[in-house]
Amino acid sequence: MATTGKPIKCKAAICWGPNQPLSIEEIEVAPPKCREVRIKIVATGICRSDDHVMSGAISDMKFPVILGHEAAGIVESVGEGVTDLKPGDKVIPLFVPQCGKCRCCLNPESNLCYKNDIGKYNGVLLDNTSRFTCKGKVIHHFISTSTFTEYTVVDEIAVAKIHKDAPLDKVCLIGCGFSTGYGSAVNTGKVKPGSTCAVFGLGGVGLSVVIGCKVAGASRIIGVDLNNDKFAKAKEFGATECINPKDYKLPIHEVLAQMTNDGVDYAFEVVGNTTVMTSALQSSHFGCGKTVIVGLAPSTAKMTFDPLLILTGRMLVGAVFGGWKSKDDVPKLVCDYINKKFEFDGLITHNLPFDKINEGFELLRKGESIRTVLMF
Ligand code: PAD
Ligand code: ZN
Ligand code: ZN
Repeated sequence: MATTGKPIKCKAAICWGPNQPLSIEEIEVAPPKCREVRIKIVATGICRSDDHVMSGAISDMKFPVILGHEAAGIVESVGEGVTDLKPGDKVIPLFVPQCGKCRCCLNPESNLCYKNDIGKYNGVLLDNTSRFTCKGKVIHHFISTSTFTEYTVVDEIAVAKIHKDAPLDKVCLIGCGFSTGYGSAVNTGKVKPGSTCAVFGLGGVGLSVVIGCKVAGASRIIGVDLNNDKFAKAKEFGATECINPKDYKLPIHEVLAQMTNDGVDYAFEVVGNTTVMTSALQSSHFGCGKTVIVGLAPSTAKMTFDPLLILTGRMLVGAVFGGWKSKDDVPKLVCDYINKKFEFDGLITHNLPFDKINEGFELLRKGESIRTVLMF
């Protein structure tokens, strides 16, 4: 390609600091170094986790930063030593990398590769530097991905090659929201056929938990949300009932206990609120109920609960990215999508041109969108 080995000037949305809109700027993207890949982003989704950073809920974030972590694109060029990718390949960036060598990568039960940047937020690639500059300033990367830009550079272990027929404007959701929710049900929860599930929070990730519970054969899937507008879509995706805590005087875990003969088999927290996490735990059945934490709470939040809840046999688990081993599993999820094992197009309620990114965040904050996919 004509751009190989040279810096690329392109548009990106910069987050200069918390509590301000993103600003569309011209940036310079350096060529990929050894074992790195430069990608032209084609479509990127807006996830609540990006909004958490913008709202200041993640206290150790480094600014300025290019956010965005749910996307699909095409390889523009590769650095030295990259053998499994070439220009023109369709790819999905991975916000949980897979190095294949660390303790987590070697453990079949774990997916949180040591090379991840979640919770550390160093904001650089593995060689400890950034490939982005804007107005003479270095701009940080975000959780190994940074997709709110026409071009990004990622480490080889943080990008997966996907099927050449994959529609990028849809499978971008496999980069975060869909896979996280779906995997939370099928991998982390290991939902069994005939079981009863409660899903707290029916956004893009929660609805993907609903899809996972349905594929796993759950017989009851109860959606819980404060916004009744989310219920129609939840039922389309497989929720058998939906309830709004505002409609009851009793605490929601007591309502669920009455509905389910003393509690659900699986409860999923997909809001990011520690009070809801405790409610989910209390809603699960003593002796056998399992609660899965999916939501990302503010960095300073603490969850409190009576340990008797656990002593009496409930399980509390959690995972990022639905427990998937990203580099291995993302290509398979894309093939499962192409082969119609599941369907999630309905999660995309809005498409906007990239320049309207702030409008996309407003739709999410107002509860009007599930997923907005930005197109370049
Ligand atoms: P979203 O904002 O689209 O959905 C959240 C939903 O929760 C909305 O429908 C709200 O109305 C609802 N809600 C808010 N408060 C309550 C409440 N008290 N009780 C019941 N429902 C409530 O977000 P999303 O679906 O994009 O993401 C959900 C969470 O998952 C969020 O915390 C995000 O940061 C986290 C996430 N985690 C991972 C991971 O790897 N674990 C990945 C992606 C997103
Ligand atoms: Zn996300
Ligand atoms: Zn690893």
